Amino acid sequence: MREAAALLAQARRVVVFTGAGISAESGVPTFRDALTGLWRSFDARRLATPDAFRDDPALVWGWYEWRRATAGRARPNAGHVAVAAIEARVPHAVVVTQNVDDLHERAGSVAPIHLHGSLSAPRCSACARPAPLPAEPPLPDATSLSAEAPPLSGGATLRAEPPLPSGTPDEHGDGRRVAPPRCAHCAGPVRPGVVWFGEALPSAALEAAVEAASACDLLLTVGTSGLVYPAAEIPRVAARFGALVVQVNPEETPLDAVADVNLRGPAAQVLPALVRAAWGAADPA
Ligand code: BV8
Ligand code: ZN
Repeated sequence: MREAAALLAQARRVVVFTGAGISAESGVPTFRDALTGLWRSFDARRLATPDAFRDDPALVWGWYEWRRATAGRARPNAGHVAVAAIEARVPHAVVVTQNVDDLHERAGSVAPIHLHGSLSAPRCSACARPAPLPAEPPLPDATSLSAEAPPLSGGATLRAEPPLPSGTPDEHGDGRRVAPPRCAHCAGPVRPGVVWFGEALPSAALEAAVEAASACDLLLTVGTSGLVYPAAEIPRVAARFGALVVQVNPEETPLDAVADVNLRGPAAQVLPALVRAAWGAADPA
């Protein structure tokens, strides 16, 4: 910790590269966590594909609406807050995330680079025009009223928690199939604004991330298994251009070999401690 804190305290240009692990302590399941409810028999990497959406759009759209509700109900944790504090302290800091939730932004991070898109930027799967986020809880389509889902009476029975912030889908519990909205221009099915496996990353985001990694003097990689490409290249680009790499992860990953310092532990504990060790008491926690 002391070594990493010294590196952070003297860094001028920092990249913070994050994965699902930084949102785990906010209650957002990681990609490794087995899927639950309606999707329990599916592999996330198979669901997050254009083929899955083509074959069963309501299953995939329902999954993303469930994830959007889960992220909507989640709160940024001390790890997200510490990242924003690092940005505020270091002259040049860039957050590059693989996450599609908006917890970095809600913690105060300025324009994090989303390599894999976002849950709140749906677009038409045919003409690619941006589409509005569904405001009202979508009515379950006919198929979801199968044996799986209990008969609904005006939806009242399902609501346990207090009303959600407007625009957050009313998806919880086991989730359900939800027919994707139709595009206002071409009536094509609207899809989530995320990058699916087999799809190219947004070129501007990838270029900006590679640019930041090649120019930084310290890269912090937090809560990622480093298995999905080309994102997993980012810490290696930084190392290749001479930056030092610090990894925060409770478990070993292929990035252990790239990292100069490995901090084993959960992000919401390790990152505030790192900020405290680097700059003393004025940490955000
Ligand atoms: C493409 C959005 C081509 C959707 C996502 C090279 C080698 C091998 C394979 C490939 C290759 N190049 C391309 C491929 C194929 C593929 C790929 O990488 N496959 C892997 C599985 C082998 N890549 C692609 O398909 C990419 N596209 O290549 O297109 C192309 C090019 C040009 C033109 C046309 C086509 C697109 C990949 C992006 C897919 N979309 N997300 C959605 O979210 O639904 S990826 C998604 O999975 C996430 O965004 C993230 O990137 C990844 C999950 O990884 P992590 O975030 O690291 O999470 P994970 O659950 O795995 O691990 C959590 C970690 O946190 C663990 O290490 C754990 O220990 C730790 N942790 C847990 N708790 C905590 C913690 N850490 C800290 N604190 C805690 N509390
Ligand atoms: Zn359209």
